[in-house]
Order: sequence, then C-alpha cells, then structure tokens
Amino acid sequence: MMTEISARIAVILAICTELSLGFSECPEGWIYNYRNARCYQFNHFRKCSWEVALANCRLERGDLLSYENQGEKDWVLKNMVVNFYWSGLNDRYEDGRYVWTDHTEYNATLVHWAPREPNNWGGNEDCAVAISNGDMNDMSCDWNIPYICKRRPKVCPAGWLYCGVTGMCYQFNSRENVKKTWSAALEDCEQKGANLLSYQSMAEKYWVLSKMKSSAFWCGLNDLQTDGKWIWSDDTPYDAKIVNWAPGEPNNWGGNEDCAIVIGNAQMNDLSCEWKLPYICKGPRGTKNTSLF
Ligand SMILES: [Ca+2]
Ligand SMILES: [Ca+2]
Ligand SMILES: [Ca+2]
Ligand SMILES: [Ca+2]
Repeated sequence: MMTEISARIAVILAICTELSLGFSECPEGWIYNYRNARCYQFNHFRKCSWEVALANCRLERGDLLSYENQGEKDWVLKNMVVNFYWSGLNDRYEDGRYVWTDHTEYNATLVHWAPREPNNWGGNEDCAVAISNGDMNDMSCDWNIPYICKRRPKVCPAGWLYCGVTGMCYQFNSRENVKKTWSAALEDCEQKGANLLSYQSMAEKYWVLSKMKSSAFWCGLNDLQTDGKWIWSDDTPYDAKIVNWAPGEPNNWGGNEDCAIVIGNAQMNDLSCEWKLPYICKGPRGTKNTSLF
C-alpha cells in the first residue's frame, strides 16, 4: 500500500515539475528558466549604457546576464529578439582580463568571441555584448543598447517552503509548543499575511504531502457555517476529488466536528475545532492587510 502511494506521489511530483513550467517564480516581467531555476528580464527595446543597465538589474536584485553553461546559453539565445544585448562580461578592472559581474567563472568555450574580438577598439572597449548568433564582442560601455538581467527566483520568508506549482509559500507548524485550535491557527496564519492551507489542485496536494512527513495538520476546510457544507477558509472552490475523505468521514462525531485535518496518507477527517493540532499556513493569500511577502 505504501509503495503504491509513494509511486503515485512520484508520478504526480513528476507532473508537478512539468506544471511548474506554467507558473512563474519570477517577478513580473521576468521569465523563468526551469532548467537552471533562474529568472531573466529581456530588455529588447529599453536601451542604456552598460553601467545604467547593471544598476537597473541590481535594483531588481539581479545582475547582468552571465553564461554558466551551454544549456543556459542556448535558452538565452532562443529568447533574444534583437541582435545584441549587454551582458555582465567586462574587462574594466584589468584590460584583457574578462570577468562576469555576478562572479560566474569565465569559460572560454561559452564566451566564444566573434572573429578578431575582443579588439579593444580605440583602446576603449571594456564591456561585452552577447550576440544572438552566440558570439560576443567588446564595445565601449557608453553605447546605449538593450540588455538582459538575471536573478534568482523569489524566495519565501525564513521557515516557509516555496511550491513552484502554485507560486505560494507554506509554513508547516508542527512543534509541540505551537499547536493551536483551528480558529487560533487561522488567526496566526492571517497575522502572517497568509491563510490556512487549501488544495487547489492534485499537484498542490501531493506537493504538500511530500513535505509533511507523517502527522496531521489543520487545513482551512470547515463546515462551521452550515453543517455538511464544506468550504475552504481562503474561498478556494470545494472539489470532492481533491479532498478525498478517509473512509466513513466526515462523520461529524458527537455532532461537533466542523474542522478538517489533512493526514499523511492523502486523506482527510473532520474533528472538533477545539483540538490543539499542528497546522499549515499558505501565503500570500491573506485576509488581513499585513503581508510578509
Ligand atoms: Ca578592453
Ligand atoms: Ca570590439
Ligand atoms: Ca460538521
Ligand atoms: Ca470525523
């Protein structure tokens, strides 16, 4: 049985990875390259000097383009729509010694200069452009030309896990001293700019299960308003296929079970909301204006 579940999880996680293609972990206007987990901003039509380009990238917690491996370079070239862009490659500190601004190691195979380049024309070419045919050329840093920025994806606050499938952050609160009743758990998540866990897709559910390691956690599912009518606290639509109650559940035991837990075996159960249990917050979908994200 466990093997079957693990196999199913493995399959769905594989699908997750594929699905994550459609979800961006990057700031608006940046595109995600899932192969190396980096974000890129292609400024095809915004032209500026090399120094301004570098400053612009750094303002957005990034750097100018670098080539770390052939796969990355191929991907970048495919996304170019004009002939050349500023890269982070430069020899401003020591003529002829080229370095990347983001400290990527210089790899002569990847850099591949155009014929007779770098020629340091006029003794004044210290910044390199990446050409759409894969070559590079040194130019005067003062030219106003398009540029490409590169950065790491957005990360979650410390103690939260990022799910590429949903683009959201999750906090698993399972330590003995943080267990809470359902409403106290919801309030805690809201104060963090989040909400209790919801499942919007099977992919999300299996991602959560893969991080859960055993135990049971409060999620946002409840029938507090109308008994038997289950709703998610963050207004995610209820989907019976995704919820998957344990056999004989929800049984509203003692007429008093209105809050649901997620269990490590992918099933759910209704319990009295007064139990103090571990809980999972999911953000940034919050009902209060405070936000960590
Ligand atoms: Ca030079
Ligand atoms: Ca040149
Ligand atoms: Ca109930
Ligand atoms: Ca029950």
